[in-house]
Amino acid sequence: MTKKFYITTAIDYVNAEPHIGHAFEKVIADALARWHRLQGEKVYFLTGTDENAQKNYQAAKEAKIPVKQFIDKNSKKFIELCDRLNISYDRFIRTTEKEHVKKVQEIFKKVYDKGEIYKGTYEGFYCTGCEGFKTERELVNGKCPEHNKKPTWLKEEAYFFKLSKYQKQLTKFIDDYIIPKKRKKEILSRLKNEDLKDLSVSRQKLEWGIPVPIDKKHTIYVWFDALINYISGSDNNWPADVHVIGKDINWFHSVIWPAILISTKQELPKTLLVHGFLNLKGQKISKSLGNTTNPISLIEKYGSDSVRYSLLRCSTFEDADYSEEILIERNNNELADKLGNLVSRVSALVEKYGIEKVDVNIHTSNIVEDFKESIERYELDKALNTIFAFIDTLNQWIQDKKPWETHSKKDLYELVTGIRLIAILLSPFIPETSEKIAKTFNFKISLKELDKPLKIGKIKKSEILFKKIK
Ligand code: ME8
Repeated sequence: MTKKFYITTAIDYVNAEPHIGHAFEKVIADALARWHRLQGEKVYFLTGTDENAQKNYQAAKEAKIPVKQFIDKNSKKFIELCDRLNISYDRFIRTTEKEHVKKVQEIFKKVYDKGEIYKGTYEGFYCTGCEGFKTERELVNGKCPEHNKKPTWLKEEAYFFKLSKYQKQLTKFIDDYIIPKKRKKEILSRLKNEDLKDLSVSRQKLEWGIPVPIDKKHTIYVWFDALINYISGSDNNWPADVHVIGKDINWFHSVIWPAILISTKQELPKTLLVHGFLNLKGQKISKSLGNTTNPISLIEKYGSDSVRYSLLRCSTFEDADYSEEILIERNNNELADKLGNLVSRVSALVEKYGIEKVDVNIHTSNIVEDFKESIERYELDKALNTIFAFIDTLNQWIQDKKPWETHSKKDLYELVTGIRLIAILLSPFIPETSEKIAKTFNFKISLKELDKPLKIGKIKKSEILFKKIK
């Protein structure tokens, strides 16, 4: 039976247009999805938009646009981002879809019927930026440190989920769930040092959101709703193999989500991949700083593979700096000067002199193993390092062998074999470019190709893969 691989991204709030952090997360998940497809697995890749949040509602009000219209418009931008970035998603879920709403109400009711949702009073803070309840201790000078805003004080009747009941089970489960270790430790230490409180899972007097099925005066708390997208959008692929998310929403995915699943006796997801944050020129990306960098305009200017590559070269797990300058630098120094140059030189030489079959020993080191190991640890930046070190080796090899003087068809055969390996392994990262290289040298993007001899046929000099940006 074909192995299945179900991967998800977080679903994005539509209070604003997509920013570069959203693009980063999508390309991480996409590279993994494509890698698993390359290995012949049956991949199901879910992404989408989180539409029932108060922050979306408030943003629509501020923009003086009817809420539904505002949300439709912004959700379309996220779909456009995915399409322009070549994100190979199988399903784009919007949480205002009927099927999702039905599923959320069904799960809410199930937990309620089991006696694990009960009515009480919530008294405390709520930060609409986080869409989260806050304790006094979490605030800095009375403000949410994440959003630098004073949270709202609430005192209202609310439904509570018996989250406290699951402290032990969660601690056990998490041990094998969160990657990287640093993010696991953060959650484990909180679970060790704090008593879990029951979670308010409803809000009162909201005009936007999913009604509580047993009490229409209440609206379901948006995180209870949003997390369920992973099931309502799963097309029977549940459980997820990997949830890809950013570090700010680790708690929701490590504590609240598994607790809902345990309570409703559903299988648990296997891996939570918590990536780092991108900062723009050392600053946090934020609307108020006006530095959100529109990824769609970067793609328009530089093409999707340059954007994908420049993002995936950022550390997967540590916070990383990003900017248009960094994109340009990586495009010029790595994609154009290293990869582009290699392909252009070798294809020009092969056009002139041809290739002749030979026992290949150009990749003597463990490139494929190193690459696979990095991907299995989800260190995508390290996997790229391995490939680019090999590109350096090949560029040096040409310098040493001087095929323009020797006209050695056998050396050129070796070089094309090396390029084939590079193109195939890079295909999850820069799929358009890999396809172009494969077309130039007559091979297919498939791992099986790696064991086959090259086809000897006419090869023409490749088009320029990456223009240098001034
Ligand atoms: O949190 N760098 O939505 P969101 C890297 N709707 N990643 C970033 C980032 C940055 N600067 N800023 C945000 C939500 N992200 C919820 C998710 S899932 C059931 C509900 C990441 O639009 C962030 O960590 O605020 C999250 O994983 C994703 O982008 C969407 O963020």
